[in-house]
Amino acid sequence: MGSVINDDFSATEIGEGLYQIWCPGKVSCFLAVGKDVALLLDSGYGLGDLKGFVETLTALPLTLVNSHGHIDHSGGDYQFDFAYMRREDLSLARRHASHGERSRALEFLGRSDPGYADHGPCELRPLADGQVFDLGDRLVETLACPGHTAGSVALLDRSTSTLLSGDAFSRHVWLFDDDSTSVPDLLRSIHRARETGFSAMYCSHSAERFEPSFLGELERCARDIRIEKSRPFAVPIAGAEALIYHEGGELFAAADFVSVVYMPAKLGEALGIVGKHLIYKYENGWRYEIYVKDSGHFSYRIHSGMVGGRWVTDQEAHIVEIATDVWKLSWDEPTGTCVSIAINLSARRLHGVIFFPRWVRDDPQKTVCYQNEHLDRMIAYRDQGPTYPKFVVDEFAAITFIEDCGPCRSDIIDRPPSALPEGYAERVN
Ligand code: FER
Repeated sequence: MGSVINDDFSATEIGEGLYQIWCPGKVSCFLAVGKDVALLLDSGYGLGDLKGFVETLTALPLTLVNSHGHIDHSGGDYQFDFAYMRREDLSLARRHASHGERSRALEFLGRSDPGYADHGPCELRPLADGQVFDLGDRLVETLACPGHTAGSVALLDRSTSTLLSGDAFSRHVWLFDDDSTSVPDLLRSIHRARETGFSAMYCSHSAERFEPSFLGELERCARDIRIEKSRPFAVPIAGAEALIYHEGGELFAAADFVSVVYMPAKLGEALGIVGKHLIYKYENGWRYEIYVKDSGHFSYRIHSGMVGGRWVTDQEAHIVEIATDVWKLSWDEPTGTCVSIAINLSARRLHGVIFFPRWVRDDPQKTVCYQNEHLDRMIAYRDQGPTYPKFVVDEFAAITFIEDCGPCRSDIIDRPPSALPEGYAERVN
């Protein structure tokens, strides 16, 4: 793997035609060179002639993408005609391209580059989740990864299966100011990134090559965050009072440490029900199982009753807390069945109302499947009806089993009821 250096920049080839370019201010950007086009992820602070340096690596036309709007990633955009960025970070990027922010950056970095503070942003074009850049013989895909900022993205270079995470994932994830979102968002982003099946990951502020298993370590750390196990962490730029939680070895010293800097308010979102795995039995004898994956999704399995055998993952739901530790989940199935369940965790009691369309009542077996693999069929049945008169079931249930598995897991409900060990649903705790 080659290395190219001048006064301000150095480049390391981290994969075939894929370079990590170190810029002034201890930040890197990434260059993926295709047959027809080269893609540059980030532009550093914009100190020194990044564009000129990139032109020593490739003569191809350049597409610039910003991993997010912070000045150390988009500050050099002014050297280019336009950049792609998530809409959510546009105003942040404009703020960070201001004279005041640039002057602060110069002072912080001990530099006095003439004219630097006067540059503005370039034209910013909206970047879609899933947007694919075709570089000729190379596809680079956009993955929205909110957390560090609302508009953070990682790019997946399909040809080397390398994930370029910007600041979204690293050993030291910052969710430290008003631009960051929440720990549950970070968990969702980690989950999505893991599902791409990437084989190596690089981030912007380190030269480390991360194995995919690293995101498992980061996920565990983010899931385990507790205020009482965190310590105060002074954030030099923001001047904010943040907390840091870490796992693995000693912070900033051990090779395997992993940490999240956060404001307590960022722990937020329906955390009391998120991660809970419940099994319950309605008074009519129907036994159901549910796992709340995040503040807007859950998975379930139906062990017995009218549609016993049916199972669903990642169903969208409206989830609210209606009294202390009493939760309401409401959703509309692709079958047209509407359900609302109220869960009293401490009393281990639940009340559900299920509004079945007539066709489900007439032939419940049609819905007994792993629904996620038959969505089109379910929607066709729903549209064909008949819908009315609806069959309404309202029942109380006793929650017979409760455990806390943490959010965003796919291994809690991952097979049909028939593939579970004997006695699985009858466990009581
Ligand atoms: C429940 C009641 C009904 C439940 C799911 C359903 C996860 C779904 C019914 C259906 O779509 O057939 O308590 O919990």
